[in-house]
Amino acid sequence: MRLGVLVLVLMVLGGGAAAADPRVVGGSRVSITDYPWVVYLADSNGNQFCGGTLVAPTKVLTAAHCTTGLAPRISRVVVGREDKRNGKQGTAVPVAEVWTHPDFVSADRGSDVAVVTLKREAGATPLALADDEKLYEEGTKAFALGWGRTSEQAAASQYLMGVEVPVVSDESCAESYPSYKAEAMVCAGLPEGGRDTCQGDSGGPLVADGKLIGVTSWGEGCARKNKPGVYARVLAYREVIDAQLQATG
Ligand code: 4AZ
Repeated sequence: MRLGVLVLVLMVLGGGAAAADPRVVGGSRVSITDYPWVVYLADSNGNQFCGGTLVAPTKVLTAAHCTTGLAPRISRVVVGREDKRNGKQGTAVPVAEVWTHPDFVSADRGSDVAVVTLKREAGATPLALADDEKLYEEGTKAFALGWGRTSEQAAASQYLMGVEVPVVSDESCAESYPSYKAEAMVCAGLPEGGRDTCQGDSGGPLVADGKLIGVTSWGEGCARKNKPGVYARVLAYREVIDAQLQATG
């Protein structure tokens, strides 16, 4: 009984029942050593504003909404830095070129992919792109990573966070979101919510079986019940992405 009261008090102090650990949303800190291909995009002040994935020695896959519109201009891609405040960790690599999918209009309409070419090799191991539809089957264990908000109202995370989220079926995701397009997107999350990517995680990786299956794109709020995270479906854009990886620069 007394323990129950203590737990209740701690929960109230901790910000209520929904507040799990202050982490992505519902995830935990992870080591960049285990995920060397996770990078972030920094503006001219060095502030992180989106995520990305190193997919070739000088190429980073991110979201088109991170490279266009109201998004800050990319100044550097930061590689190997788990703690955003530790400038001694990893390297901030200058950008040579940005390609944004030509069909991109807004995240909820699809084509939310962009390829950033670095001025020099980042020196980290790239991640392979999705190569199989099987990776998109309902229930596939996927892992999302980023430095974004740890809840809808929270600040972005100082540290790299990761969260495991199962792939949601196209039918179920279409029920959650009328604008869902199975040929352009994939959803991941729990029906009850609690685990998700959030603002600032955009552009970052959704990984399954060691392959990049999604690019963090959009969703209604973060970690809400029946509102899974929506990711750009990497396999659907393989041809245009591969063409960019082959491009010199
Ligand atoms: C965003 O605004 C954002 N819950 C990223 C991911 C999700 C929602 C919004 C998914 O960058």
